[in-house]
Amino acid sequence: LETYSYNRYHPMGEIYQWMSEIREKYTEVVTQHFLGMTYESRPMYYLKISQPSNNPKKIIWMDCGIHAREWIAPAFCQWFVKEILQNYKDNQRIRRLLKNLDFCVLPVLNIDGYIYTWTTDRLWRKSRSSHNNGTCFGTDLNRNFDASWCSIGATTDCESLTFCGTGPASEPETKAVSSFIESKKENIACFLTMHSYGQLILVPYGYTKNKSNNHEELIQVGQKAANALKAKHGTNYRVGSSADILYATSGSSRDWARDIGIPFSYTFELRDNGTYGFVLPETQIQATCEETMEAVLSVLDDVYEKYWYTNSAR
Ligand code: 0X9
Ligand code: ZN
Repeated sequence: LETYSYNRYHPMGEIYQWMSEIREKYTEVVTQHFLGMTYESRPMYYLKISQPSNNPKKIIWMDCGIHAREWIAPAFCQWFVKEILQNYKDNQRIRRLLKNLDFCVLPVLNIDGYIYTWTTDRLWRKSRSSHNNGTCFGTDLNRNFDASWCSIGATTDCESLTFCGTGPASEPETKAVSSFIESKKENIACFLTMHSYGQLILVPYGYTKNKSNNHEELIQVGQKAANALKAKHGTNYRVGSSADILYATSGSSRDWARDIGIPFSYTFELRDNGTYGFVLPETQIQATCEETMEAVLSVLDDVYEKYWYTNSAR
């Protein structure tokens, strides 16, 4: 763990190993939890960072790597965990957050796909489930959630990059995440799903131009985060609803999370703007993670303020 490089992309075996070492080194704040198995029977685990407290806690969910080729996303999830753990004792801001918030981080959601990008096809996007008698592979897990499933910006053609699967949550990875989120939804304040690329902070919805009932607040919090991000290294992000500033998509995890009642639900599209696209050089990992950390902390500060319970803790 002392030699683990956060400026590198890591194959899945190293990420599993990293999770075990994190859990062993920070036993007092970190636990590792099983979420379910992938299509190819690999275990999915999330890390929970939680400080003992008498306050009622809200949960922050963050997943990375739902799309296999977006390697900067898993790199950020690991960076985020590292930053929290290295700083929670001395850093006021992080200590404060942990008083009322638990962080649940899933470093790689689409594990089978991620492995495939290391072994076979760097630009693979989908999961690795088999369809049409083994003639085509992979579901777009970010079209597989039960949010106006397979209506717009998704297709039932299994050859397509945006294949929605055979039904809402037909894929074991989707099922694992959605069952967990559903079971805790009353306590989940914030759902963050990390992608690349495009430099965007996206709010619901993708499946309609309609806005959620807290849209203005989501935009405000998102814009403040984008400002904090820009202040770090000057990177420009745009903030808006998916359908407005990106493109229409049904079945995304973020829309689904908002629809089941999670108030702060965001998709982050990390660097870059297309120069390298999905194949962001390792030399940009550090700056990308540093600036994204600023944005995420800004969101979390706002979520924290919103869910303030006890003035005595202040
Ligand atoms: O198409 C996607 O799933 C995301 N873009 S990516 O290039 N990372 O594949 C955008 C997801 C945004 N969410 C919705 N539009 N609902
Ligand atoms: Zn993506």
